[in-house]
Amino acid sequence: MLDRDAGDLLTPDYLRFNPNAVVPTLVHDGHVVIESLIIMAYIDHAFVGPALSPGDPLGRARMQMWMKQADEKYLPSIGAVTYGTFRRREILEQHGDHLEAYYSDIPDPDRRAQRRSVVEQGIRSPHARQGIVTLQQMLVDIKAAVSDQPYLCGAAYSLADASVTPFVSRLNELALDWMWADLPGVRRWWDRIRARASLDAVFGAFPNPDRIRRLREAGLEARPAVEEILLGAA
Ligand SMILES: N[C@@H](CCC(=O)N[C@@H](CS)C(=O)NCC(=O)O)C(=O)O
Repeated sequence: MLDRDAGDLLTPDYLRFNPNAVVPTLVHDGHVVIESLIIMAYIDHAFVGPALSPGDPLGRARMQMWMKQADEKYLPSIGAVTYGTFRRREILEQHGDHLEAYYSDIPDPDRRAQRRSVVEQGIRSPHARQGIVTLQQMLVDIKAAVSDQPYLCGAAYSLADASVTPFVSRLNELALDWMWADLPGVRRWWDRIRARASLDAVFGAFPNPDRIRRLREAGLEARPAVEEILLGAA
């Protein structure tokens, strides 16, 4: 277990595993695998159990497209929204007296600039605004994908579903689930995902009711601004 707030991602020992100073990092059989999508594919291939990738080339290409979007678009978006609502409160509390030192510890310059923007401007930062618009589009795309099948790539659960689950879950934790109030297909898909034992195994493993309460509070406070952003984008 790593404690980001205690600086565990920045220790030389951890940076040897993951030079980007981010989680997750998988160490399996003495080998290090980083990047969540690469870890997911590795787990699918390295462990016994039901395949988590469609068997046909087109299904696999579609799955990889979801994963690419998750990595390139949805993750930065949910990061900006989480930091622009909830995390900025914690950062200002913990690092308010030495914010410049806090920013300069972030190794990647783009990430550093984005962090400064969301901490200082909150949900109204251009990154968080764009994040909301991108995540709304993700929900619309989920709706279209599940209009005639239970999961994103067909009848079976795949890494495509797994790759977007954290983003829908985070919107839900931020009480932004009203973003899919008019998308009943998304609600049905999300109910299906939530009913899976794997979801509880992951999200239930580290219960933190106080964090859940603070996420919810931050999301509720941001709701009017989020509504305004979505109206402006419509
Ligand atoms: N592309 C990387 C991104 C990982 C990433 O951004 N992780 C975030 C948490 S979701 C993190 O560790 N952030 C460190 C921080 O906020 O200080 C991956 O998919 O593994």
